[in-house]
Amino acid sequence: MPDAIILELYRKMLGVYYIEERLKILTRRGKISFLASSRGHEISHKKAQNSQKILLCLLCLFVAAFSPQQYGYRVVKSYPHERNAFTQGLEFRDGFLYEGTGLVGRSSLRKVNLETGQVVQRFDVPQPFFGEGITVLNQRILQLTWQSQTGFIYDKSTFRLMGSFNYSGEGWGMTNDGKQIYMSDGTSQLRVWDPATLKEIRRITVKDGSREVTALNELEFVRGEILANVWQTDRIARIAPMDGKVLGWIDLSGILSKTDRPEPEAVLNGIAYDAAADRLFVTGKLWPKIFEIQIVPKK
Ligand SMILES: [Ca+2]
Repeated sequence: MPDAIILELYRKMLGVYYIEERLKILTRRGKISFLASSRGHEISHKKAQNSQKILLCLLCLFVAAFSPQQYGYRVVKSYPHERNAFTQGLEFRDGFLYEGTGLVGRSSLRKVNLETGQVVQRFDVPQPFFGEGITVLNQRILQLTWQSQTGFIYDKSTFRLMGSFNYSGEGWGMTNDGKQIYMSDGTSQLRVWDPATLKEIRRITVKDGSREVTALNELEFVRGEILANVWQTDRIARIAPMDGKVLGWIDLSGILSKTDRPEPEAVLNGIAYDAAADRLFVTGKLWPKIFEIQIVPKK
């Protein structure tokens, strides 16, 4: 082989070697660069994950801050309650309970001795009316009926029927704050009435966040809030009267033993407040007991 050719081959070999070495270096640099890039990506990824966790925590705190507070209860004392009373309205005035009961043929207005459960005064609502919520305002007692679109007005002392009034839709619960009457109709709406005319002034839509709370039943005005038990549940909503916002939920699960609750219709339905002594009472349809309770924030 001529020397020239040998020399050329030698140069090429050197070139290949040179190129191979350069490629190795470049590859190594590439790997380093790639590794550095990956490392950076990992670090960025971890940072993003941490940021997401922080955002999630902040979101949870935000949601918790604006979610209704949850409450349980403590039974202070229990009192007897007439077991056949299909309670639809309950208030406490001047040392006595005032109770409206339902069902056609069994509807009534009652004045009840809290301690003994004895009915001391009674008016039987004639058929075909199905009695619903009541409220005591000044010297009058108002009573709704379920689907007759008729309400009754009684003299508080004598239970004499003084008159009647009309409204649209169904009548469920009633309460008042001394200036306005609040009435429920089974939906998420509370109607606000002028006590002088018994005409509607405005309506409140009750919402827990953005969700409407339906089946609002018996009502009670307590320290600037409307309490409403939700039909067929053991829950009471604490409602802001101005805008209908649910401020809290009171969970009364387990307050009445299963043996004392004979049928599915025997649901929580009765809230009364003794403003003078700051006592809160609850009962239900056909419940044998009325409970004085304290509400306790859940942890
Ligand atoms: Ca009530």
